[in-house]
Amino acid sequence: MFLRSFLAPTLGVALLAVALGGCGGDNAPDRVKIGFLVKQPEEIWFQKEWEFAQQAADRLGFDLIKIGATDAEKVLTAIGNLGAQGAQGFIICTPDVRLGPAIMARARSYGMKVISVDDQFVGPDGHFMDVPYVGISASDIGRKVGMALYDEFARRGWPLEETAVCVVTFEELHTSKERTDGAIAALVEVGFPADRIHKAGERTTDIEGSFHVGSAMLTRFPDVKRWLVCSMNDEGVIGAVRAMEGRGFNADTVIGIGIGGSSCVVEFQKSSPTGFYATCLISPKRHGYDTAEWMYKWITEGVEPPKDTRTEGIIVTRDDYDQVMREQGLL
Ligand code: FCA
Repeated sequence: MFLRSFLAPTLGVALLAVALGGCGGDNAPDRVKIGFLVKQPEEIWFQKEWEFAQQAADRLGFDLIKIGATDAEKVLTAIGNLGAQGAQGFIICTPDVRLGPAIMARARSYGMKVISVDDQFVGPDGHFMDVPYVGISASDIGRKVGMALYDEFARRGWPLEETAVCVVTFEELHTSKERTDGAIAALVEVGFPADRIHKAGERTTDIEGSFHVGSAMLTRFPDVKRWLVCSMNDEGVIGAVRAMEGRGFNADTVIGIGIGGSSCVVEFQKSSPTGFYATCLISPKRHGYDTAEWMYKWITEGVEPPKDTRTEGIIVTRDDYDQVMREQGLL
């Protein structure tokens, strides 16, 4: 009797353990799969975001599916493919912010979670959508660029009447407009005359797009002898600076300051300084690693990511970029 009543529960527990063990083995949930879609896979910033997201995937043990989605059709097809593969969520920098509603509808049809990064979704009413977002503090960063341009212009003692600012804009994208508006506001506040600040829109936010703007600017203002250059990102400055260098300008007559810190490394590594003077270093680690980690926790633990995160930037030049990037864990 004693033996039976002792053994029975023990056996029961043992059987239960076997059953559970077997059950765990057969029905173990699939490895978490997370997509990471970017609008311009050829841009180094986005490759860095992927690289840091991959670090999160390796550390936390999930599959990261990286997709370059350069237009609406590719985005929607990619979401369908992710859904079919059983991905539980994705992070996206969309090629067009107005795709937000279509992206969310498609994601919802597969029960997938979404975090938007860099470029914020805009709804049909023109307002930002209520989807977790990680972006840069665009206005502040733009202002830092404007201040740094002015400081360097003043330090060199350039004559104002020979100097103008070339602002390569892409105003259809809010985060871009905030950056260039911030730079202009800071320059005007410290006393740079607004009528010597010239804006021109680029068609594409890459080096080629900016090169065209830079060339056109030189044709429009042939009397300007010294240029300050800013834009939404490094590419937007590099292109214009190259156009200027092609027409005889150089590091002594151009001060270009970008935003990013990825694409400009080649400029900083050239044996002698170029017109690309500095950048406002932003963090692909926070945009890539943190978003991927947050998505993983959202899927596995139900922890919702913060609704709106804005990351900061630091001005670096060819003299200190290497050290600062190391300190920031970017190298
Ligand atoms: C936008 C730009 C990128 C990068 C990012 C933070 O998506 O296109 O170059 O600056 O914001």
